[in-house]
Amino acid sequence: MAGTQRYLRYIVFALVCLILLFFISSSSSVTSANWPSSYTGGDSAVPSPQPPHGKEQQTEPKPSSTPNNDKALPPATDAGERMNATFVTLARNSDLWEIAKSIRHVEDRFNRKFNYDWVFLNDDDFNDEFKKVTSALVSGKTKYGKIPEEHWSFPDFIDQDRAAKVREEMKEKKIIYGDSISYRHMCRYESGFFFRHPLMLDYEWYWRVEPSIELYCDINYDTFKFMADNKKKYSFVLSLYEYVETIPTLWDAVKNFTATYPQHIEKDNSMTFLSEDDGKTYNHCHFWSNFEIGNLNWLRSDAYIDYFTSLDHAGGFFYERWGDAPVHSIAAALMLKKEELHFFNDIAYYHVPFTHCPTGEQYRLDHKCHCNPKDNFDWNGYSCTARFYETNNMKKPEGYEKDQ
Ligand SMILES: Nc1nc2c(ncn2[C@@H]2O[C@H](COP(=O)(O)OP(=O)(O)O)[C@@H](O)[C@H]2O)c(=O)[nH]1
Ligand SMILES: [Mg+2]
Repeated sequence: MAGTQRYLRYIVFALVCLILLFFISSSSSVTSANWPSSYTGGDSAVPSPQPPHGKEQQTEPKPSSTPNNDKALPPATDAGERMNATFVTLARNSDLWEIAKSIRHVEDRFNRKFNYDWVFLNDDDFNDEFKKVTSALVSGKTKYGKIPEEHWSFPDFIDQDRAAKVREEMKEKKIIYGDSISYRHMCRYESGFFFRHPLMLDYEWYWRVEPSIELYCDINYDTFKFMADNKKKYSFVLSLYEYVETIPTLWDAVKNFTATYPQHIEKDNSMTFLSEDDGKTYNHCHFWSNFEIGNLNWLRSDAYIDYFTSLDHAGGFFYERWGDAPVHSIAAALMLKKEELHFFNDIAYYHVPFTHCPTGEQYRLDHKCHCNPKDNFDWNGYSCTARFYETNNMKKPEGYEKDQ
């Protein structure tokens, strides 16, 4: 009997041990039960179980369009310092889609790497559409300014009847923009005021851009920094002869200015670019000012302001049809040192109807140019660029004869 009891005690003890073991093992399995049974997202590196082949396409919603996401690529901006510089465009609201094209060219070939600001000026208010589209296209800040009326109207010293008569005569003679009042305000504004607009006072350097221009080659360096580092004040890409009918008395007004303000004339100037007879007559050569990279402080200097004021009072912006291109060019050639002018041979450019396509095939290939070298205007008889080379004793680029 005692043996049976001991035997039963052993069985009860073994059962208790088994029950205890069961509880211990089931409580330790609580932790492992916390592991996710499937991955539901987040940054964890835990891989998600793969659905059977083909199942994902059935369950995931399809994208509604091509994933052309602007955040997919890192920004290709240059890491270097920036100059105190801006693009500047004078435009009407109706110029929107033509200036949009120009902005794309400038951004794609240059500014996407540098993100410089862009100032838009207008004699009217820019509308919301103009601001919305241009600000989306420019990689830098955009600013929109209205031109004060006193900078876009007839000054009180102008005889309006005389000006109206001239417009009639020029219309008869079919002189381009000959009968336009707004074109005359535009030329006068670009000659004497844009650099004094409050939005422009923040900057030292400008690059002028007009509607419908094209850039044909990559520009892989900061052109503003180049100007500053090389002590340049004014630059161009195309030069040509001005229509004589639009400036019959401009040179007389210039001579009047140089006689009154001899202190403003630079000794080492580029008179030979402007004149074949040491200043007696003007040969009508000028830099085409729809493209300009230049120094705003120079335009704001006493010398330039005296020059502009003197020409303005001569009345030729209204009694003739003086363009801002010869006005800027004559100032740059006479009031700057020769070496302060620069020809940007590497900036391939188009403004109707002329093209500057850099001479030299290897350069064009290296810079992904898409201009036809046959369209290059530089060595054409109507261009003044060869004269610029001669004025500065510069060697013409290899192969230029082929483009003539
Ligand atoms: N706000 C404004 N801009 C003008 C006016 N006329 C011309 N412009 C701008 O002045 C610049 C020169 O005019 P454009 O028509 O290109 O002249 P062109 O290059 O000499 O044939 C361009 O940037 C035009 O957008 C005008 O009446 N108002
Ligand atoms: Mg133009």
